[in-house]
Amino acid sequence: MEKDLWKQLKLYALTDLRFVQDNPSKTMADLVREAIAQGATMIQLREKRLNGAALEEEARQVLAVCQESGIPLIINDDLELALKIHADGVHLGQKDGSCKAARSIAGEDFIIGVTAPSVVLARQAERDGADYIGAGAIYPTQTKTDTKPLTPQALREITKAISIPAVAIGGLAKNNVDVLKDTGIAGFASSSGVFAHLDDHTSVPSFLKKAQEICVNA
Ligand code: TZP
Ligand code: MG
Repeated sequence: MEKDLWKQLKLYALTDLRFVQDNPSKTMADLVREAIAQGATMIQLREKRLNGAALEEEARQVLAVCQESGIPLIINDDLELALKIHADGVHLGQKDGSCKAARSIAGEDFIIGVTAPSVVLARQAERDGADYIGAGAIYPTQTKTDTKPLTPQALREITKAISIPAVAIGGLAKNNVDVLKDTGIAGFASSSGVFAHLDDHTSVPSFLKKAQEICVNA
């Protein structure tokens, strides 16, 4: 798949099995299919409570759905799994192994994202060959409880310091992202802002519209 990350990152939806538990008649792959139909432009498989064969099975099902629609699938944390199933990329936190090493193993076509909530970390990620960075948390969130707050001003300093695209993350939803206008981000990364709002069929399309209005369209 062609890398076109400024576009592909517009509404980057992170899976979480807790939204399947809220909706037991559906699989994660079903929810991802709906998220894509409603506007998600990239998917990250982020399943902190799965590993081994169960994680691989989930990843393969979600990958099949993404491939039906030409939407990239990024695997959180696990480079080996991403390569094994031929996912489009990996997302690495600061404790998930080296971006430089991942790039040399996976090659140039593979998408590598790095969590980089400061200017220093973002510059380092760009030097190490990252394709994009994620920075947050803009708002506190139950999806990840050990985050530090990142202000829109701090986010703007980060995007000014790098030339690769950045996504904002942390508690984002369609009605609270106006503060991110003019921060220079390429898009929004969101778990609950997408997967907790699939049932009303209007929230996710409005969230994407906000991203198209507020974020950089390069
Ligand atoms: N990193 C910072 S906040 C966060 C991650 C992975 C969780 C985002 O989830 P939500 O539900 O969109 O707040
Ligand atoms: Mg991680």
